[in-house]
Amino acid sequence: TIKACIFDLDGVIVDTAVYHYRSWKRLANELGFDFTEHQNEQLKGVSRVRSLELILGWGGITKTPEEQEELATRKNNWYVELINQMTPAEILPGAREFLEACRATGLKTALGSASKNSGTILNKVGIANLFDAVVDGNKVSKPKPDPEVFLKGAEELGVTPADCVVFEDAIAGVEAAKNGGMKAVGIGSPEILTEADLVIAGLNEMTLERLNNL
Ligand code: B16
Ligand code: MG
Repeated sequence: TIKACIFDLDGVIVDTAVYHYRSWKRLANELGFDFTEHQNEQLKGVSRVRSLELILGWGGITKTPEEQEELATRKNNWYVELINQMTPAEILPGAREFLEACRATGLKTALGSASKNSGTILNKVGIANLFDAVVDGNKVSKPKPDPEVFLKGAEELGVTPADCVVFEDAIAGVEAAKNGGMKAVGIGSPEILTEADLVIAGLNEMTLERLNNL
């Protein structure tokens, strides 16, 4: 029986990819090369440090570890400026309603995100109070598809992994859920999220009935 729902943040609850894109593009442009939306797609669910490595590779640029740290901080400062302007209107359709429905029926809820900025984002869009646990990039060391982030979420909720359902938009995130012995609902397209137990376009298509049929 399902006892908890664990949600990825970017691509499931909010669309912060657009702010990541603007900030990485600004950095790439300062370094003298361009950064496309197609490339940005490949950074979804990927950590900040790994994203920078990929971008420098695409630009054909080598930087020392110290320089990389400075670049990552520069990008993050721009990104934080953008997310500080987020409002509750930016919650993706159905996300708040589904979170509230879960809690009303007694299910536990957790966030499982790679972002180190998840606290700011949840506060800005006004839904921090809808999560019993928040596990993000500040608490984990192994990136998805390692299940660490979701296993930690289950642990904080006091629920066994087999009783958890994960909502994810990234292939690596769906894999992480399955690697942790959890059910996975993919947000996106069934052709891409082939490992998921169910794929929907967004949380506005999710119901407690569908959850119990997983
Ligand atoms: P930060 P998720 C991920 O969020 C984003 O999809 C990814 O693009 C980003 O690099 C990563 O968080 C780290 O974010 O720079 O804020 O620590 O999908 O795991 O919620
Ligand atoms: Mg995501």
